[in-house]
Amino acid sequence: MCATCGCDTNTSTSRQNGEHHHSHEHNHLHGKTIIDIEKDVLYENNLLAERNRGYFDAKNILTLNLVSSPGSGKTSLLEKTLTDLKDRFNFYVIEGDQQTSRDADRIHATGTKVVQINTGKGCHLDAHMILHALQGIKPIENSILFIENVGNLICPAMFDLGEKERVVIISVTEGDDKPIKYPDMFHTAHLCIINKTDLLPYVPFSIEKAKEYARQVNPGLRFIEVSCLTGEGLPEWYQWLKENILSTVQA
Ligand SMILES: Nc1nc2c(ncn2[C@@H]2O[C@H](COP(=O)(O)OP(=O)(O)OP(=O)(O)O)[C@@H](O)[C@H]2O)c(=O)[nH]1
Ligand SMILES: [Mg+2]
Repeated sequence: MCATCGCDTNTSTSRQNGEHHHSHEHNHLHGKTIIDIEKDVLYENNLLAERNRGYFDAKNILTLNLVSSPGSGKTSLLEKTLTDLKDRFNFYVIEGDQQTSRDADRIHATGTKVVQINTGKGCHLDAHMILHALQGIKPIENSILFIENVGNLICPAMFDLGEKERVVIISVTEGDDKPIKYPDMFHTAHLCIINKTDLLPYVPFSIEKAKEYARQVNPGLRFIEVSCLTGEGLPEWYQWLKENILSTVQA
């Protein structure tokens, strides 16, 4: 269970262990008081997310929240992007992982200013963590801030960080049914990057099926297919980035 969002409190397992098997609806456990943790946690998070968004808007900072399951290629995509575009834009990165500074070290090696957040038992970043990280990296005006969220297709979907766009990454080794199994993540995303296309000859993954499933939960979702290994498709991602930078700076 996530230590910060209490995200399994509604699972059948917790219900079975919660001494409350009968079916009538009411909002108490016998002799106990129920606190709506999800509502309270998200209410405070949303207030702070709006504060972050105001900061980003005031400074024309394009902030992108990268979300995916573990290992889909978030850091690989950042390494490529930062290396290829660093002469044209000012980039900053906030890295989220449960433990270690391995991803921050990889980003640092590209020459980009980066801060690592370790969430410990937590399974996602929240707006409060971003607020603190901003005080450390102090991004300048008209820059681009990437936030690499903790690898997890569930909890990060609930937590607005104040970002302008949410980018979900799936890789072809994960199975093309992920969008309907984890709909919240795909419903809240603006762009879906399908990564590791170099492995398509070796895995049973249908790009068309993945897109069809994703459109069932988010009809307006855009897709870009890439391979961070070969570089295939990256120019389209860079083009999307440039268009969004332009619209942010001109807004
Ligand atoms: N074949 C292939 N491997 C890739 C590609 N992109 C990333 N990888 C590999 O996939 C593994 C995971 O990549 P990362 O970039 O660390 O993934 P991540 O999403 O940042 O992982 P977490 O931060 O742990 O969630 C690494 O071994 C990468 O080299 C790709 O396009 N093709
Ligand atoms: Mg990573």
